[in-house]
Amino acid sequence: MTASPIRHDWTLDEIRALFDLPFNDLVFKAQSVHREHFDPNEVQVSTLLSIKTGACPEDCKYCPQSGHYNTGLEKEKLLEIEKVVAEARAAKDKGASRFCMGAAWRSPSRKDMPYVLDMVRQVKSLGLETCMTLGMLQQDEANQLAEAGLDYYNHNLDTSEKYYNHIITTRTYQDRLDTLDNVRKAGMKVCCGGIMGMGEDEDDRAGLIMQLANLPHHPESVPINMLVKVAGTPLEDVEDLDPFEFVRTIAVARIVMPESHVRLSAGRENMNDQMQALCFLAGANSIFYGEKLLTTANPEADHDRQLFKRLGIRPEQRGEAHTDEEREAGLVDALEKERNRHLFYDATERQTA
Ligand code: SAM
Ligand code: DTB
Ligand code: SF4
Repeated sequence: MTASPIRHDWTLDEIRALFDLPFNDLVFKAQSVHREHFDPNEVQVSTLLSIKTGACPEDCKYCPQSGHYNTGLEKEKLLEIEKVVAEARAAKDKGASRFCMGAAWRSPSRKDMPYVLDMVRQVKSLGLETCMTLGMLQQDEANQLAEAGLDYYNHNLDTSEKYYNHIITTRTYQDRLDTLDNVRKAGMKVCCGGIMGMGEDEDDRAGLIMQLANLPHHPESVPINMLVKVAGTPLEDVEDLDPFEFVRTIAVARIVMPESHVRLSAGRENMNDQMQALCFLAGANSIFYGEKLLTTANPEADHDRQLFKRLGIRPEQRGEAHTDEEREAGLVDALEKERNRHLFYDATERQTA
C-alpha cells in the first residue's frame, strides 16, 4: 500500500467533503491512514502543569484564566523551579513521556525568561520530553527556548480565521501564525490545534483543520480540545457539540496530517470510555494524562491506565516515533522503553492491589 501523500494545499471544499462523508466511511479512512504511519495500539501520554495560573490579560472567551472574567480561580505566581521539577519527576514515575508546562501569559516577560529556561533544562535532564505554552513568542525568545532544549512549543490557532474574532479580540490570528513561524524557525517542534464546541459551525472546524494542514510543515502535535465549559466565562452556556462532530474532526485531522500526533486533549472528563475509544479509532494517538489539565479536571490516571488495558493500548515511549535511522543511531534505548512501559502498567497494579 502506498502511504498517503503529505499535502499542504488542501482546499476548504476538499476538507468539507471529508467532513460530509458517511461516519463509517470517514472513520474507516482515518484508521486506514493512521495505520500507514503509526502503530494503531500506541498512544503518546503527556502530563500538563500550570506553572503560572490566572490573571491573564487576554480575553479568550473559553478560558478560566482570563483576567476579564470572574471564574473564582485562585491566581498563582510563577512556580518555583524545584516544585516544577518535583511534579515532572512524579509524572515520569507514573509513565508520562512528555511534560508540558503552561503559563497564563500574553507572552513571557523579560524577567521571567531566565527561570523558564532553567525549568526547561532541569525537566529535560530528568529524561522527559519538554513542552511549553507561554503565549506569543518573538524570534529571540523562541531561539533561547530551543537552545535550552525545549522540544515542543504549544500555541493553538483555536478556531477558523472567520470565527476567531468571536472568541478573542486581544490578539490576532496573524499574531498566532507569526509565533508559530518563530517557533519553527528556532527549530522546535510545533504543537498546534484548537477547541471544538465553542458555538462554531462545521465550516469553522473545517477552516481550522485547513489552516493547520496548510502550514508549511504540519504541526508534529495537533491537540483537538472539546470546550470545557467553565462558569464565569462567556461560553459557559454554549450549546453542546454533537460528540460525533468531535470524532469527525479528529478523523479529518488524521487524514490531512497523516504523520502528526493528534491529541484527544481537553474535555475527556466529560466523555465516556466508548467515546474515547471512538476517538482513538478515528486516529487520535495522544492524550493528557494525570488528574488535572491546567486548571480543570482530567480523568484519574488510574482510570486511563485501565482504559488503555481494556483497549490493548500501550503508552508510546519517548523516541518511539523516531525514524529507523535514529533508532539505529542508538537514540532510542529499547530497554528503557520496556522499563517505562512496565512502570506505566505496574502503577495500575499498585493502585488496584
Ligand atoms: N496563555 C497561553 C496561550 O494562550 O497561548 C498558554 C495557555 S492556554 C490555557 C493553552 C490553550 O488551552 C489555549 O490555546 C486553548 O486552546 C486551551 N484551553 C484553554 N481553556 C480551555 C477550555 N476551557 N476548554 C478547552 N481548551 C481550553
Ligand atoms: C491544549 O491544546 N490544551 C491544553 C494544552 N494545550 C496547554 C490546555 C487545556 C486547558 C483546559 C482548561 C484548563 O484546564 O484550564
Ligand atoms: Fe490567557 Fe492563554 Fe487563557 Fe487566552 S488561553 S486567556 S492567553 S491563558
